[in-house]
Amino acid sequence: MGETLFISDLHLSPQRPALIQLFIDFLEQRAPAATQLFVLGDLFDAWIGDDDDPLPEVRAALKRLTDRGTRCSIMHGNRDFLLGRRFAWATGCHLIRDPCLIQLDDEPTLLMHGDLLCTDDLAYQRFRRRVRNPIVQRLFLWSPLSKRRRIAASYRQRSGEAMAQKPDAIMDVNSAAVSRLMRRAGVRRLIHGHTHRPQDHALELDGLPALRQVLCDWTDDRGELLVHQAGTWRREPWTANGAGCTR
Ligand code: OKV
Ligand code: MN
Repeated sequence: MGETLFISDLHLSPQRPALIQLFIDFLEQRAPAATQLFVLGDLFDAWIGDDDDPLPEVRAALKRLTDRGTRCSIMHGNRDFLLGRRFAWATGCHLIRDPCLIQLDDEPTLLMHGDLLCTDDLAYQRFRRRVRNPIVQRLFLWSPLSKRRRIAASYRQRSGEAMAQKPDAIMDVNSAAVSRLMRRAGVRRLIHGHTHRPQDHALELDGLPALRQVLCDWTDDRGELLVHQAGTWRREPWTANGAGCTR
């Protein structure tokens, strides 16, 4: 097996053309060299239904990547959790569950977006339960796009106000939740994004070493990949000017 790439938290939106270009360059120039690509949530900054199709150029670039033979798996994040079957069909990507257990060189590895681990943020977990309720989602998706746009805008406005009031520690993962999930899944390696605090966290699980690898969020001129190849792991930058990349 060749390279496996992990990215998350691109937060693509029509308001960020430079970031969109950075990501499309990545899909065209870097990702095709990999066997598989995992996007661990928040590829898009908002998603209100596959019928909206806000970034057709990204959809087309993902399709070109999967047509060229790179397997692409996308996990829902806390923002793009409404990505659905139509999007998956149009891009050739696979939607994967959160959490998702994969096997890399016989090492079981747990993949998550990360928001499920932020159990101290009670207001967010309440919001999550509401909008992840299948009946609530069905009702939302049944309403006209214009109404969904209005609802989403008011959610975003209220969220911005609430975020400004939250202490920093609440926004990070709860370490008891991390241990519980890793133990339940039987893994020594967890990869997630969401917190925007990229780092390798060593921890001890039942007396044995374990690792929690947090992915980087992308900015207009810089992204980062976590790369697995033949039993080795490394972080690799992806930048707009080509530094650190073969371009
Ligand atoms: C996504 C977040 C906005 C956080 C609404 C049902 C309901 C889905 C929705 C509306 C909002 C996604 C779909 C968006 C994430 C925000 C603000 C905060 C913290 C309903 C199903 F309940 F209204 F019927 N939404 N959008 N936030 O704009 O993409 O994650 S969103
Ligand atoms: Mn997130």
